[in-house]
Amino acid sequence: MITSTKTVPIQKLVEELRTLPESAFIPTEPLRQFLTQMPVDAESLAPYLTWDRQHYTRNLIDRTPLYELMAICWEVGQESSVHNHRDQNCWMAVPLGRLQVENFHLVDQDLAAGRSRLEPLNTVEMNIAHPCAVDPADPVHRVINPREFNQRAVSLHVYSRPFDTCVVYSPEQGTCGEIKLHFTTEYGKPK
Ligand code: CSS
Ligand code: FE2
Repeated sequence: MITSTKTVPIQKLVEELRTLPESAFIPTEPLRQFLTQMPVDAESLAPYLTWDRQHYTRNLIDRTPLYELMAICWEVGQESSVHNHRDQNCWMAVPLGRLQVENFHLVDQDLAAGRSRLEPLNTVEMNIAHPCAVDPADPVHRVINPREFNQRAVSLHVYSRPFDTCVVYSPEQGTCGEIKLHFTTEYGKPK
């Protein structure tokens, strides 16, 4: 039997997230399940979708002291750097297209010296039926919209708590460094 879950507009997800207590953002599995039950209708995201041939775009939808919610738009072939999430939990749902998450194990890092060692762990696919959570034990990853998928993708990211810097890694060169994260749009308006 094919089961389908009805999609909800993004406003419904925001309403639900806003009711959650701090404790709902600590273990990752319950909120991942919740996102599986509540796939977001891509059309309702129209005000938050912007596209840039050079880089994926980050579009803030909602922010409270507990979490931030953004839509990230991935052109065909775009990918993030390998990065961490500053010890904050992260959930990703994919209302449009498909994406890969490549996870790494951080063997060691010396941020002051800009040195790190990473080992590849696994690669998982995300799509409308399969949201995922970043593993707090191995939080270093990159997100890829592979050229061969041949379609744009949109991911929704819930970060708890919000963060605006992260550490990026080069697995090949064994280097790392801190970067600042910027929004392309906030609440549907260009920054
Ligand atoms: N963490 C990246 C997106 S890939 S999960 C960012 O916030 O830009
Ligand atoms: Fe990330």
